[in-house]
Amino acid sequence: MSNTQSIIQLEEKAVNIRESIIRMLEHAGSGHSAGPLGLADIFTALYFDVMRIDPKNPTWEERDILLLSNGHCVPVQYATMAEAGYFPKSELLTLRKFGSRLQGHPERLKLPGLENTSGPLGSGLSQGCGIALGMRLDKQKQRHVYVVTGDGELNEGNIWEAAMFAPKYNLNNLTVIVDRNNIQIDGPTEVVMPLEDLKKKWESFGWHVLEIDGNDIETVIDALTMAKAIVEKPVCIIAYTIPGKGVDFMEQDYHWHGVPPNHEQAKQALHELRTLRGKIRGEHE
Ligand SMILES: Cc1ncc(C[n+]2csc(CCOP(=O)(O)OP(=O)(O)O)c2C)c(N)n1
Ligand SMILES: [Mg+2]
Repeated sequence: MSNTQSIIQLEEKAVNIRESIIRMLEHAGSGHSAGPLGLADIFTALYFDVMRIDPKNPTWEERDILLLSNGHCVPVQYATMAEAGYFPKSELLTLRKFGSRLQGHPERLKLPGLENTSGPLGSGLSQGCGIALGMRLDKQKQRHVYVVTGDGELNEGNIWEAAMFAPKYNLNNLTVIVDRNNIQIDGPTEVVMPLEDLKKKWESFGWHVLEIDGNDIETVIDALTMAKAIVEKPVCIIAYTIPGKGVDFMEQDYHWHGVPPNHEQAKQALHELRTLRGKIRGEHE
């Protein structure tokens, strides 16, 4: 298979994941739309190319670890896990239902394959530091830890405690991916609490920083591959993404942070995504 062909297949998977996100959120009648849609390309790259995992054996001892620190974005993780075969896609429609394994924020003990419980923002990077240090002490050289955080989430002070910790122990088996979508719950990040100069901030804490287009799957794969190869420092990937990516009326609008589409909006969104799939196929015929 040529590289171009495999990238097309991954792009189609990202469309499937976006469709699942829309369907599950509409069915649940609550939940977060913008962040999950924006993260679909990063999750596709992680689960279908970069991470060493086995969906049929979620507790495989040599697996890589992914921690979703911005737990409200978990619809993208559920949709990707179902796409990868961790559980049947039909279960996606149980999102947020009483007793479901797919709660509105991830619960590790409920669903095999989830590596952390989150929702309260700010904890994932500290958890990732602990796991990465543990792997080093256990001499598990192949394994890698990935932590996904929101950009608004960086307002949490304990992120920066972990940001000091990782370079001190040179945790080069740890990569943090910041979803730089410029929105958070109440508005643009730079209005609510300015983060810039974000690259310089991470660098000054001792990290190697890569800035990428987080909606370009090939670029994401290249950056994650490079991050693993860099051994001098832990790596922070600032991934610029479009909140609501793939659904025109949701893109770049913070009001979609925590709102699901209603029936009409879901229909429109699914129509747009079908068109997008056609374009992806057509461009490479
Ligand atoms: C400790 C804590 N404080 C506040 C919240 C409420 N909250 C949920 S999401 C969110 C915004 C986070 O922004 P970002 O990480 O950029 O998410 P995005 O809007 O991009 O999905 C906030 C403040 C929370 N979940 N946890
Ligand atoms: Mg954000």
